[in-house]
Amino acid sequence: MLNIVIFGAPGSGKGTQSQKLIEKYHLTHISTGDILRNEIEHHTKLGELANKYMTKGQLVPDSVVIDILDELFVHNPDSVGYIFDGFPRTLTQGEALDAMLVKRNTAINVVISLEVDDDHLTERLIKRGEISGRNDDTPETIKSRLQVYYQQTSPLKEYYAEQGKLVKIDGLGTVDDIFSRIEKVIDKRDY
Ligand code: B4P
Repeated sequence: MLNIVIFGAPGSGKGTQSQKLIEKYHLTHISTGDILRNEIEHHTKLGELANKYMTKGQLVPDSVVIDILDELFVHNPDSVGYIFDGFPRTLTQGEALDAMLVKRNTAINVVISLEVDDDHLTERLIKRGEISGRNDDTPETIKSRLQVYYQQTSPLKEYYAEQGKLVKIDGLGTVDDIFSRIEKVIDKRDY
């Protein structure tokens, strides 16, 4: 089984690179951001709750996201592997993910951290906001999402580095250039 965490700040290219990873490695894509946006679109109770946090650029509570993930595992028992995109985002989520994988006799193989500076991140997200109208891609919200990333999410880098799983990838360049950097990391290891 090949289990990849695609890690990075908002706008670092996680969703973009995940699409290419799915095509090449036929993995099950788990994007908590996509799941939450889908709930919001369908006006579910969960969507209503998530929207309150997402429009402010805050993280949705750990317990909510961890429950979503647990259910997804139950519904995809035959997967050849997973790409975790936007999950975990806190140490609590990281520990919960490890525990869920242990229960299934598997583990995270590699954590690809897309490294992009704040100026490029902001520029990309503002552009995306103009095109998609995503209501968390406004200058004010982007600022708080970046703060949340540095405070709550980036400590996970150390967590995975201690496990020997963290690989930093330069996240600047064309989408294809970045993907070929990622491919090299995945293909050279015997997972
Ligand atoms: P996500 O959906 O994960 O949003 P994101 O981090 O902003 O997106 P991503 O990083 O995937 O964007 P991409 O680079 O693909 O989360 C949204 C919100 O949901 C969170 O803020 C939080 O509130 C909530 N949430 C989600 N998961 C959660 C969790 N686990 N716990 C708690 N809350 C959670 O794209 C960015 C833009 O850059 C695109 O327009 C793209 O076209 C462009 N781009 C990509 N690569 C590029 C390149 N190489 N060059 C130029 N532009 C590029």
